[in-house]
Amino acid sequence: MNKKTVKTLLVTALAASTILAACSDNSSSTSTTDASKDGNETTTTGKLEVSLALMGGPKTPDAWVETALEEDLTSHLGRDVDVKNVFLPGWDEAKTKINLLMSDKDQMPDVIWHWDMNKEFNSWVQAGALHDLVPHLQENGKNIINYYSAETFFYHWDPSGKIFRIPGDIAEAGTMTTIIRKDWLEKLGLEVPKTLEEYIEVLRAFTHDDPDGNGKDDTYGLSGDDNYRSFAPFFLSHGVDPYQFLLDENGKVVYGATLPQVRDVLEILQGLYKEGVIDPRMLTTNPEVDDIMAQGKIGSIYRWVAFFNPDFNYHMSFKALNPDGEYMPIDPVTGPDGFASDLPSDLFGWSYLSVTAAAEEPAEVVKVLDRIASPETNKLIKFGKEGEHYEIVDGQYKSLIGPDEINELGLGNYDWYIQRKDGANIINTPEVLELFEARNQSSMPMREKTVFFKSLTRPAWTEYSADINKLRDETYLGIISGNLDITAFDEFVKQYPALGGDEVDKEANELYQTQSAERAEFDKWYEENIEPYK
Ligand SMILES: [Ca+2]
Repeated sequence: MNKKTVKTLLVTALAASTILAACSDNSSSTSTTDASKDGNETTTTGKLEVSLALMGGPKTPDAWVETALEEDLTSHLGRDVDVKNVFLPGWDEAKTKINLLMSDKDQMPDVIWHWDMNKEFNSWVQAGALHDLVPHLQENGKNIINYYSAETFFYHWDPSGKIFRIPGDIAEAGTMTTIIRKDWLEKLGLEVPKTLEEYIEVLRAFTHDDPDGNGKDDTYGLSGDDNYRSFAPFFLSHGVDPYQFLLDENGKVVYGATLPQVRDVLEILQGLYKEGVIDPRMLTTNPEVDDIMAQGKIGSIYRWVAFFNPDFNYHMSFKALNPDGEYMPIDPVTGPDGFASDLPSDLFGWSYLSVTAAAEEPAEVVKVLDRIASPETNKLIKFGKEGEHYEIVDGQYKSLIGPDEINELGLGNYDWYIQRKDGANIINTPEVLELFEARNQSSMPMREKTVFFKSLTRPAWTEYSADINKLRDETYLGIISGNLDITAFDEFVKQYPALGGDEVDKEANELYQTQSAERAEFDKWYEENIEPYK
């Protein structure tokens, strides 16, 4: 056992004992047994106070949205509901605050919102600080279990048959798409590219043939941010993703960054960079991609589907600067072997909700969460009341209030509380919703070979990934920019095992085996324990 592990265990044990001490202190008691003040017969169990840790939105206290939610919950639960907002501080301090809240039962909200805290989450579970949600989801969780897929539940399922957290927010299954300047294609008399070769020819024309017609050499074929996903049409058409662990033809899990197809892609990118087709800002830190898109001097980019909502900020800036310009999404281009895919998002989500030991009526708290998960309540707390705060014109959402009023009303305060990405997210036009679905489908080929790890701990990866990825990035960026020869990639692959890659790969394969076996077990469990309650 190395020093790091010992320290981790100590910290976990300490955290667990603090929580245990907190949990055994039952001096705190919420007023769940208060008699109903108005004598309403339906409120037989008295007022329900429910405290929610909140991270999203404007965090406006005592806002319209709180009252609206309370009224909605009161009428749905048949008893007075008093929502207590526990606003978490900014991103830098939020984790400290969450730990603090969870270490003292007097402070513990009924629902804790958390993200990127797997170690702490494990310690809360071990300490008995969280309720198992399974019986409550069965009884009162129809909206939740119908909205999240079996796949999603799998990632949060404990093999003991318990679930201690549900996602607060999950991106759409396919959130990104290749985007191209439709007006430039037409102007230059080019077809929509279907293959990577055709795509490259289009990018060249967008660079060299003055697509904006101003007589100046001032356009780039491809732009994007400092992230390999910006080169998705190249990597994914070759069936590789340098960020992910992928299944090879033999069912072995390999690190995408080391695969030979990456070499081919880097060679292509090096050539295009030299030709001036690739925007050099892609190789700088944090380029202002949204502004770059708005300025309208680039021909293609791999970017968010949501851009196609006409009231998307940078879409509006683009239209203001380029009244005749038009971006269009295109299907993923096929590579040398005929493979094509968009980028799949993970289905486990990035933030989570757990019901804590402080909740004396966990069944009622899950009822609250489930009501929030309904399309009606989701819409109400995000967009307000139709006719008053927004209207739907020709199927399209239109806000009737400005950003200041939106904040004042507290719209968004309950963001990332089972935030729906389907039709309830009315900000999406019907076309954008369709595009999300199309990208869900077109990201399947990569989804099938990408390994999304279920395990909350990956010690080898934690230990070695920083060094491995540092060399990966130096190598890739060096090659693309022309500072390194393509043989630098071979050097990277050669050094990978000694950098910890051997252990990383071993761990990845073991975890994959374990989770594959677990998945079979889970499917049976889901069939018996969730399916009948939908
Ligand atoms: Ca030009």
